[in-house]
Amino acid sequence: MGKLVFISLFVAALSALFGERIMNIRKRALASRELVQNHLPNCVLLKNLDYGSEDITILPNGIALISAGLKYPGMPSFSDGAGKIFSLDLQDTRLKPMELRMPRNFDLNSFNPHGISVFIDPSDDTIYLFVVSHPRHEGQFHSQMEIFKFVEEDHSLVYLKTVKHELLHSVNDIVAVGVDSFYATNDHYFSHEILRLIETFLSLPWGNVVYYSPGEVKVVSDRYYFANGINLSPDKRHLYVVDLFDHNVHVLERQADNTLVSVKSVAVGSLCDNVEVEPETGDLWLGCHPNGWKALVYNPEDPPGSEVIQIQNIHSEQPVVTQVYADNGSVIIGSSVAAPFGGKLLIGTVFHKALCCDLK
Ligand SMILES: [Ca+2]
Ligand SMILES: [Ca+2]
Repeated sequence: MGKLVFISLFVAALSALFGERIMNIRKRALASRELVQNHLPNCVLLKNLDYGSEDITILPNGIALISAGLKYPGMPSFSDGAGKIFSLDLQDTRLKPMELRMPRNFDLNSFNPHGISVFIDPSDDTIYLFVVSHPRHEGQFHSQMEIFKFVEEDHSLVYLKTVKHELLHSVNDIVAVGVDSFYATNDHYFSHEILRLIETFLSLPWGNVVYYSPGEVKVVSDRYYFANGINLSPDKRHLYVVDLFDHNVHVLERQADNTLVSVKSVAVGSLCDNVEVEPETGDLWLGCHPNGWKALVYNPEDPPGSEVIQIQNIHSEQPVVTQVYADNGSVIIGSSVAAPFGGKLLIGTVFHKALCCDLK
């Protein structure tokens, strides 16, 4: 075979593979999906939250804790500064997020907060805040968990410790199950930014869930295309894991040794990100990316939209999946979390603003 023929065949094969991969990613990203507006009443954009509010969790007394200012590879970021944690009292009609005072003995400059989770110690009601953070160094995307104590009357965080482990290499979200133990999702296998891109391009199901405690760290669930939000059922017996690229919420049962047994998955028809669980009803609330392609190739003239999905009766034979809110990006761009409290719904985003609406 002549060299020219060989090279031509090689280039043709490569182009075919590239085309097939692009088609595959566009399909997974729901690239051709058009969104119909589905708005809620009395929505207000929150003050002080202009550069992302990727994850939100609400305490039983209506104080929302908000992770803000994430810089994530492949996503826009409009903030030059470090990330921050805000609190917002949902029982106060002014709805004004306040930046929490950070501890002095903590490296604020490299703080890049992503998923968060709260653990309230039943023995003394101490509130522990677990934060996934990504200090960035030379193309590597590092992950570490920062554990704080939240002092509500003081609007401050007390730094307790940093957790790093080789199995916690590309962490997206976390759910605390004790004062220093948690489950966390790895959305990618690789932590180098170029390799992460290739991993996404090839749609490799190399994401997983890791259990961490000071005495034991292990992978407890795997084969996720993009393991994202993670949370617990109110009775703490089940774990919910959102696979963004697979458009599913996976239900897993916790075992005595902290391993997980798969129960089922529920299709959501969108690229869902973080999951919050309503304590009274057990309903799941998901912040989703209705068209992931628009999020990947960000164009301010045609921005990605936002979508909130609620799942009721997830453990029954017929879970009810409802779209509660949808916006084409004209109000809010790139929703990543939705959290209800007292008839209101908070919606946070990866790099844009945050919204508070009435549910009825
Ligand atoms: Ca979370
Ligand atoms: Ca997330």
